[in-house]
Formats: sequence, C-alpha cells, structure tokens
Amino acid sequence: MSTQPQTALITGATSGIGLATARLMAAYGVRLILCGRRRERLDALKEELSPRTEVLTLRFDVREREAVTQALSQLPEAWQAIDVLINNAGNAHGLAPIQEGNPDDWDAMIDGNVKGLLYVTKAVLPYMLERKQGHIVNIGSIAGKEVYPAGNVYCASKFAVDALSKAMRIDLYKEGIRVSEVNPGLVETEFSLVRFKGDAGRAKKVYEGYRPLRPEDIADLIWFIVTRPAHVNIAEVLVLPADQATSTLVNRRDT
Ligand code: NDP
Ligand code: 8X3
Repeated sequence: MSTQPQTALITGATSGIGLATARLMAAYGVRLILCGRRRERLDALKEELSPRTEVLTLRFDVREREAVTQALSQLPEAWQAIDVLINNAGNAHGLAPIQEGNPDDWDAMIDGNVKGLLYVTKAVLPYMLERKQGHIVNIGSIAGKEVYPAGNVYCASKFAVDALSKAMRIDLYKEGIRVSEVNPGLVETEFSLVRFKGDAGRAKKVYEGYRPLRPEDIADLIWFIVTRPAHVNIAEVLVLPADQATSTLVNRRDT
C-alpha cells in the first residue's frame, strides 16, 4: 500500500525540477515549505498553490550557512513535522576545461551543490530524528555517475552528492530515515541558462534535435519514490531521455 507524505520541504522550488515537484505535490494536498532565492517567484508560487494546500516560503541562499540555519532551525511548530526533504537546489556554472575554469564558478558549484545540501540537511534532520521518521531525496545527476569533457567541477559536485547520498543512507537507516537519490540526464529547465550565464541561444541549443526530459518527468519519479510503503526505499535511480545513452551520446536528429 502506498503512503502519502503530509509535509515536504523543497529547495530550489522557484524553477525547473523543484517547481514541477512543488506543483505536483500541491495537487495531492501535501503541505509545502518552498525555498529559493528569488522572492518574487516564491510569492507567486505561494499565491498559485495556496488554493490547493498550505504553503510556507523561505528565502535563503543555500551557500550561506548562517542563513540556512536561521531559516530552518526554528520553524514554526506546525511546520516541524517534515516528512520529506527534497535537496534539489543546485546548478552548473560554466562549462570549461579545468585549465580555463573560473574559480568563482567552482566556488558556486561546490558551495551550492555540496555544502548547501549539507547545511540544509543538517538543519532539517533534528525534526526527522525526533520523530524517527523522514525521507530525504537528493537530486544528483548523470554527471555524478560519469565525467564528461569540461564538466569537471560540476561533475565533482554531483559525484559528491552521490557519495553523500550513500553515506547518509548508511548513517540514517537505523533512525527510521530513508535516503534516496535521483540522477537525471538532460532535463529542459533553466539549468543551461544558468550554466551559460544568461546566454539563451546557447542554452536553447542544449535541448534541440531530440526530446529532453521535462521537469514534470522528474517530479513524477520523486512522487513515486516518496509514496512507497514505509518498508520500501528506492535507493537510487538514473533517469535519461530515451534519446540519451550516456552524458555525451545524445541522438540529435535535426541539428
Ligand atoms: P533550474 O536552474 O531550473 O533550477 C535550480 C533551482 O535551484 C532554482 O529554483 C534556484 O532558485 C535554486 N538554486 C540554485 N542555486 C541556489 C542557491 N545557491 N541557493 C538557493 N537556491 C538555489 O535547474 P534544474 O531544475 O534543472 O536543477 C535542479 C537540480 O537538478 C540541480 O541540483 C541540478 O544540478 C539537477 N539536475 C539538473 C539536470 C538538468 O538537465 N536540468 C540534470 C541532472 C540534475 P533561485 O535561483 O530562486 O535561488
Ligand atoms: C545536468 C545534466 O549532463 O548537463 O546535471 O550535466 S548534465
């Protein structure tokens, strides 16, 4: 028998995979704590989803440890019973061979994708440990399974997410907390727009000539994972577009 979570916290809810997951969970009536940096998007999302469920929005940068701790460690009591944490916030910054890489981009990826995930998890875990119940879903990537040209530091950050997901599962399984990892291939979101620093033409090309995954595909998968019965944990999933075989093999038909 499947079970449905009552309260979920999603980081990176203002766009892409996190946004699609928020919308899907709201449709099922899950109470949502939605996080991101863009206040106007958080406000719009709250207005959009509030007719379907209760929504609490929190604005912080996952790279700022103090801000993360402040926002999450003293949640109103009614919001402390978090059943599901979706560690989704993250991005690639730049795509350059290591010898041409920009250390500011490296910092943004290591600090956001790795340390940010740790800070958020650290702040949310006490609520789960107290109830001996919870489910953490980390969004990794195919980039955390195989390295591709010029992917260097982004790949390293997602290899770290892979290692941390396995490590968290080992440390938390006796505490009643499930840890799952979802590793998507190419998903059409704002990901490439961020990676290419607002160059919309270059970003668009990443998704041309084949059918990329939609953020809703990943939201469906996350929903499946978090609604399994309590004795089931989907430890990890690699999900690709049918037109993608590896990080570098994509069947582009008309480019
Ligand atoms: P988007 O750029 O569409 O969304 C990224 C989300 O993360 C936004 O909501 C953004 O919100 C938030 N975010 C980014 N940096 C920070 C930060 N420092 N602090 C707080 N929030 C932050 O990309 P996706 O939806 O594609 O990416 C979501 C996750 O999926 C990422 O971890 C990405 O690595 C992973 N992924 C993406 C794939 C793809 O092909 N798109 C494939 C595999 C994995 P805001 O700007 O408002 O803070
Ligand atoms: C995002 C997918 O292949 O651009 O993690 O790294 S990829």
